[in-house]
Amino acid sequence: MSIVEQTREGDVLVLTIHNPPVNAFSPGVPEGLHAGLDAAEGDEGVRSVVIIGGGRTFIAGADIKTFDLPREQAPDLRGFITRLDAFPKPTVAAIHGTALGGGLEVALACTYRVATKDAQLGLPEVKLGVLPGAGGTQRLPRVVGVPKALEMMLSGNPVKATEAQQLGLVDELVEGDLREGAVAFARAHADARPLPRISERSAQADPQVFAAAREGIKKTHRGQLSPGLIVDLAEMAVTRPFQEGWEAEARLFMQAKDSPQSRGLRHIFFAEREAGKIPGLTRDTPTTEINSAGIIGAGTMGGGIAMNFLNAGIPVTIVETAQGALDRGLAVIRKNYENTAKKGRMTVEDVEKRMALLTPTLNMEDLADADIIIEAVFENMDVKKDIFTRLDAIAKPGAILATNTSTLDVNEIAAVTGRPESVIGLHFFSPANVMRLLEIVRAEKTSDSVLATSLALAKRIKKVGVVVGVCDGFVGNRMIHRYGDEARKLVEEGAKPEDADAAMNALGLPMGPFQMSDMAGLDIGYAIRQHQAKVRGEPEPDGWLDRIVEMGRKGQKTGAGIYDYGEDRRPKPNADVQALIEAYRAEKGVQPRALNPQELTERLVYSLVNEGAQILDEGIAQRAGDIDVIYIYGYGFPPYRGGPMGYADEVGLKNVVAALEGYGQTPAPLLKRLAQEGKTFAGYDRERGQS
Ligand code: 3H9
Repeated sequence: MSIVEQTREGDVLVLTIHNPPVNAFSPGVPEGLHAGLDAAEGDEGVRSVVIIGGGRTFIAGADIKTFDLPREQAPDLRGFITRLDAFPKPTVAAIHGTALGGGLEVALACTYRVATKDAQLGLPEVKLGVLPGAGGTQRLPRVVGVPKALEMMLSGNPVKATEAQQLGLVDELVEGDLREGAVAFARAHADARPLPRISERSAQADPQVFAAAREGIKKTHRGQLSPGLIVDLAEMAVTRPFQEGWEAEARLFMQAKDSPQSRGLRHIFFAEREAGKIPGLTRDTPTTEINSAGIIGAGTMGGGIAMNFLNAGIPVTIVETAQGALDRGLAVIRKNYENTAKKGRMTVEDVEKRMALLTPTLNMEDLADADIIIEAVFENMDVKKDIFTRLDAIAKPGAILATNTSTLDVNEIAAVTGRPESVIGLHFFSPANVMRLLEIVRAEKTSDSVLATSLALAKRIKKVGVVVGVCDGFVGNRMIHRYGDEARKLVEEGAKPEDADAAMNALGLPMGPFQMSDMAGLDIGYAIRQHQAKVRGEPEPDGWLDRIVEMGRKGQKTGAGIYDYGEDRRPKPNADVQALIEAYRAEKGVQPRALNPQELTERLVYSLVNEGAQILDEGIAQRAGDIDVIYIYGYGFPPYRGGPMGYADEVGLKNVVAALEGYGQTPAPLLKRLAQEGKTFAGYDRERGQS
């Protein structure tokens, strides 16, 4: 079948795009559409044209895979849109699924738009670090008004067809068969003259709107290039003739597309989709239905995990050892929901509906029917082994037995059961009802079916699941431990904690290493360091940060950690802490030196990169892209930096190695090898067929 199929329905020519899975505007699509317009133009019997998507959707946008092609080889979306806009006969976009980016831009250049009720329309380019580059910035404000257009283009979020109709973006909602409805609409409007063209309309707006948008993006899109360009272009839609805005848009689109930020965001777009693919697992790998969940532990973690299931409509039985703890856990869940309802993001009925799906119990035997059971008690191997021994006796055959451990050996936990194939790690990140990352820890004997079911479950509860192997800290925490070590070293050598944090804030991380430690609780890191020293047979740790914890400063929760916290919860440096650090350096004979922001940034980020390379080499992570996804969704690494590994690629691995060596550190063998060969992590993923 041709990529664009032409069918005559009487006097209407229907052009159907067949470019699965999402009808992106790939090579071949513009040629097919031009051929369709040629046919329509040359045939007097054709009085109007319908453009429709075959399969599950209208056009989902420009083909992102072609962004790096030389301009001559990239599909010419703008050229097609210019022709479509000027076409002498009425054209109708028939939209189902999603009309996104270049897809919506094609629709906006048609004379009319009709859609199914559940279709979605949007300009999500900002999420890829670019801007609508085929007329969207000039046409959308002319249709829906500047404030709504700015909202759509800056958030990147689509609107539903019903709202689009109210906005004038869709002319008619089609009940029943879309194609039939669109053909009827096209026929009914075949004689409309002059043809209503959006490019001929004008847009007005109070100049204040643009000033407010520029202020707003300082908060919502700090440090990013494309949002500012979008506002500039929306302003041109009001102040300049269409043609001028259209030409400026082309220039600014190229500028945004060629920026490291857009490369970073596109890398993440594909990395996120790759993360769900596991070699060896096929579409036929059997999965089981998860219709009920059991959770052991109603603490912060257990409660947060339970909320994910309740939100997805999956009933949860939650187990505690004492009534008080159970009541407290339930009260926290209820309060979380009530707070959401107070903010208007949920109705009171929704709160009750979710709470009704939750069964509290003190009896572990009540988990006998659960399809999945997740243990979320504190990090102690003996306690976990005891729980899994009991679960082995209680759980029905085929139930998934999961541990939420963040550091312990899942193989060792699985080994106490008679069904290690059913055991897996599901590592949620705190607060578990908010953070999107789920590390899926594949133990030695975890079955493919349990792994595939866990991946499908992650999607269902709206998490980004990334499969990792067993090691201390898995991927995320193992790397963050190295980063924490480096951060403490920087301070030991002479940096102020606030300087290290500021360096990471400047890179776009909402929290630097010390702000993050204070939020997580300093006692947690303290306990981990104690535990690791014990395991390694090293003396008890006695760093400056350990001493701060020993002063009783445990972080935000005690109002005092590395920083002081007042009512506003903003970190303020503390003189006692500074004095303690100075005394510590003196005791160790360290002559403090000034560390510049470049050194702070490089040493912190490259500590992640170096450990990441080691993790990749060991096969604990399958792909460098997986590590990036983990850092974005679990640790707040800014997506527009491409994650730590993507960032290293952008800097150049040779430069990363030179910097590490310059700081007296040893680059991981894989990092060194790739640098010597002039390669990138992304290339390494591709070479191994992992991307
Ligand atoms: C643009 O239009 C620029 C213009 O303004 C100007 C140009 C001059 N290209 O997400 P899924 C692939 S910028 C290439 O798993 P879902 C995707 O990688 C573009 N490939 O499915 C995956 O491949 P695989 C503006 C694309 O149902 C497969 O399709 N548009 C594209 O969960 C399925 O995707 C966007 O930003 C693409 N545009 O969600 C839309 N889109 O199977 C981006 C998808 O090999 N796309 N693929 O892993 C989306 O938001 C979602 O994919 C969508 C479907 C909602 C469409």
